[in-house]
Amino acid sequence: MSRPDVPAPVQVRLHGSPDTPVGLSVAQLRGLPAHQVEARFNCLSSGVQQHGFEGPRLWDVLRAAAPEVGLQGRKARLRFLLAVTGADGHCAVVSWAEIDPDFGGQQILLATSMDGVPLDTAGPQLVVPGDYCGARYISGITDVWVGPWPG
Ligand SMILES: Nc1nc2c(c(=O)[nH]1)N[C@H]1C(S)=C(S)[C@@H](COP(=O)(O)O)O[C@H]1N2
Ligand SMILES: [Mo]
Repeated sequence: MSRPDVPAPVQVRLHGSPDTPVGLSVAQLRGLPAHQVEARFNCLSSGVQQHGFEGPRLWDVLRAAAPEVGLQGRKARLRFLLAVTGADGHCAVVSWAEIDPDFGGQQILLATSMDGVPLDTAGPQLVVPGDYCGARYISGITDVWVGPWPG
């Protein structure tokens, strides 16, 4: 039984397709191969920011936690998208093709630390090294929805 004085670890909910949600803590994300990125982005309100991030690729998280998603042919995979949401409701979409090695294969991470500070309590942060603007560097991620465009 969990003790009431020990807070449950912050978890990211991976859900959508398939519709069985998987909860992942930052500690569990650390069990996947980690990559380091020195990221520089331009924020419209606070100017150029630079941070060192470490964590697994979003692609590796999906392959490990939802291996049955998106394994159809290359053209079918192009329908999939990922909606990433932070605790404050800030949300952005990443297309499957951005992270699929058969297409863009970008090193988009779910960071488990920023500038050496662990994100276990805050929740992981999306790192999109190819982006000029910082708005997709979503912090305190609570949800990653994966699914195909229904159209
Ligand atoms: N959860 C959440 N993440 C967010 C935002 C936000 O409003 N909510 N703003 C984004 C924007 S616009 C930028 S530029 C960067 C800023 O990161 P910094 O505060 O580390 O410079 O965070 C991004 N991540
Ligand atoms: Mo920003």
